[in-house]
Amino acid sequence: MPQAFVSTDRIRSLFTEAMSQMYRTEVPQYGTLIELVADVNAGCLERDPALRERLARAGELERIDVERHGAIRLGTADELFTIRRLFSVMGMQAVGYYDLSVAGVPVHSTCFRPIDEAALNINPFRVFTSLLRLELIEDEGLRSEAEAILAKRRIYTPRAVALIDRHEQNGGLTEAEAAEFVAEALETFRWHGEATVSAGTYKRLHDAHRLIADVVSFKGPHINHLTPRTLDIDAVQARMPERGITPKAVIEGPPRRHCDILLRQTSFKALEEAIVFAGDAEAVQGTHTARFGEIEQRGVALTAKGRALYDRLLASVRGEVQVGAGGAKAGAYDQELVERFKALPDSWDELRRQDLAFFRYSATSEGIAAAVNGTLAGDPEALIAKGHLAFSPIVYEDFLPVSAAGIFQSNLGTDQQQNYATRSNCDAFEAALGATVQDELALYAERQAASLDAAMEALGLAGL
Ligand code: OOG
Ligand code: NI
Repeated sequence: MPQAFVSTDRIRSLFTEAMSQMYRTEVPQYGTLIELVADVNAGCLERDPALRERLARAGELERIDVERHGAIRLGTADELFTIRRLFSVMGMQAVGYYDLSVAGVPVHSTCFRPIDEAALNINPFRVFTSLLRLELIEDEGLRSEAEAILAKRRIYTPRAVALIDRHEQNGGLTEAEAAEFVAEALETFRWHGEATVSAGTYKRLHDAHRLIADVVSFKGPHINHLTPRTLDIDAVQARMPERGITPKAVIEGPPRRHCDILLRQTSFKALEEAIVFAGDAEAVQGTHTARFGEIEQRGVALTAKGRALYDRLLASVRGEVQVGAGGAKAGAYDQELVERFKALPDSWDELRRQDLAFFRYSATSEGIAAAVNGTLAGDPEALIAKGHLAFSPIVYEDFLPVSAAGIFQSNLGTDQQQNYATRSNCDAFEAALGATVQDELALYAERQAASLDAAMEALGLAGL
């Protein structure tokens, strides 16, 4: 009898758990952050029984503190090609293209994540995955040296690759294979304290850009942070110092609002860690700064129109107040953010009416009863007004390039905000990936439309 395959959702959950355990052991300060987040979340739930009730009904209470995302930085097209296949085993696909060169970081990126609603509800874990753009290194000698170093490394274990092949050929993995796959895949994300390059090479790479040293000097693309969800990001940011954690200067993204939009995130500064350089002579000690912890709070996904407004407001704040190295002007930045974002409506109904955000529609029991009596209005607005059709925000599952750049910058040693001209190259990224990246706005629009169709169907109004 053929053996049953486990779901890709289960493999993703096993992987998330294994990665979390590994990272807590590797980066003890991350464990401290997790404890703080758990404390703050528990406090929020105690103060707000309605929130507790809502999360309990959505089945989210037990996994409130579970990690929501992580990030890696890859060195070559081949590495990106294989990571797409690896994440596919866990039901994660490439969504969105992020050009970080606009912010002075020589990478472009995508987000690997589950797509459909059921999978997102089970475990929305995503990995922000960047590919180094060596063509942005100006020094030709250094560029070819970096290329040669990267060409020699193998970041996937042979067994991980064999299991990816098996998944592709058979259409799934058995429970035993899945357990083995998770253990093998984890090896790619592990930290290696021994650099593969000499102290001299490391310094030259580092002088070109700190990020280049991080990607090129090691055996693999160590996971550089994990990010749990918090119910009150401002409280966690404010309380980090109590636990000896240094937060970045400002929370990235929109300000605190009644109706949360998109994504707010902040991180603690990357730690300086001891490493050993390669070389024939005695081991040479050094330090490397790359790994940190982050927290996130997500809100509703915005439509193209809503997003354009968000981008415009954020740009106007950043044009007005630039946070300097060391966090100067952080307070003024936060204030300006709150002020200017008053231009974006802060009620679910206004966001919906003005087509600024995506919503999930459902038929209410009153609506279904009215349908039986034949007393239903015909159009969605009238149905909503009567309480026959309900709507709730669709959560934003992706990232924000300006915010991501801020997280990168802060963890490359400075809080200084930089804004450069764009040099994006999505075609090259997709060629390396071996697939096209999906359009996140189209995915949200599809989910909204499907929910409205299903609701109208339930009310017996399909086709109207
Ligand atoms: C990724 C930074 C971006 C986020 O949450 O926006 C990111 C990195 O530092 O490699 O994770
Ligand atoms: Ni992150």
